[in-house]
Amino acid sequence: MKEVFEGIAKAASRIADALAHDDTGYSDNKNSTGDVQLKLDIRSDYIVEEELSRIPTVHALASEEQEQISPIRTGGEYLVGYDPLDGSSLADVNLSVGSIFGIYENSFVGANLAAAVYVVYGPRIEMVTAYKHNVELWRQDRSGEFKFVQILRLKDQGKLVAPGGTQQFWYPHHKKLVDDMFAEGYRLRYSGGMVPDLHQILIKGGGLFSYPGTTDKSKGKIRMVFESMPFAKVFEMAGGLALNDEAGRLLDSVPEGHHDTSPCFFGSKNEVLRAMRAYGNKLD
Ligand code: AFP
Repeated sequence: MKEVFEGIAKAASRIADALAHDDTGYSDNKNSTGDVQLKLDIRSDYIVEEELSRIPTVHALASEEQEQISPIRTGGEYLVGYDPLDGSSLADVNLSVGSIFGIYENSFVGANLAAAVYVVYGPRIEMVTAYKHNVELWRQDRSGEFKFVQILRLKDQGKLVAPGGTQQFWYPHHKKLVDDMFAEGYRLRYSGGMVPDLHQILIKGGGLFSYPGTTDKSKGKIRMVFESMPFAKVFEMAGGLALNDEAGRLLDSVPEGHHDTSPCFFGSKNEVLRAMRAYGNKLD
């Protein structure tokens, strides 16, 4: 696993350089979801594939930017599902963006997630790893090396709410949940990039990030293999919860295809359980 993390760190440094200097405009290509790709999406995808395909333990790669899974070698124990530049539509306005990696064994299902990593490209370049027993924060130093900073743990209750999805299409029970939380003093923190938004909740100790099913998209927008399952690993290991709208663990998800999406709720225990009650789920 160490060499996979090192490959991710190398890719992250190159993506950070591209973000700092390359064109933020659109290309002529569309990805598998039909989104027009930014030149930065294509460049970041190329960088991750180049770096991770060199790692002898990597068997195959699945990118959010590519329709098909790329077989890398016959040996190798890991399948890496990744979103090379999540929130890339925020690059032109110079907001933080990120990369997300799920490192799976055997198949892209939540139960087979051996580790998860994400990188935040903000004023500082930070990497969070969830592996074995700990969620760890690493920060790039002046020499470009990632140095360990601290172990991350969520509190049981936080103060922030990051409510995703277009409000026009929210179900009434979802709108009531969010309205009630704001009426009680929770503060809105939503940039449109799930990496910095979830990172903020994790670093500041807690809160709720939701991307629900909506009247126009019943399974939401967030892709399980590249986005929600890796973050579920991070949030559960940090002492929080990561559930779908039926109170099922996102880490128990078995996606129908590797681009499959699902509603998702991440955060500290109290807020995620509260969201489940608002959705009418019976909790033990
Ligand atoms: P992009 O990578 O297309 O910018 O999407 C980012 C994202 O998948 C996730 O990072 C955000 O939380 C979510 O979409 C934002 O979606 P809305 O614009 O619908 O709030």
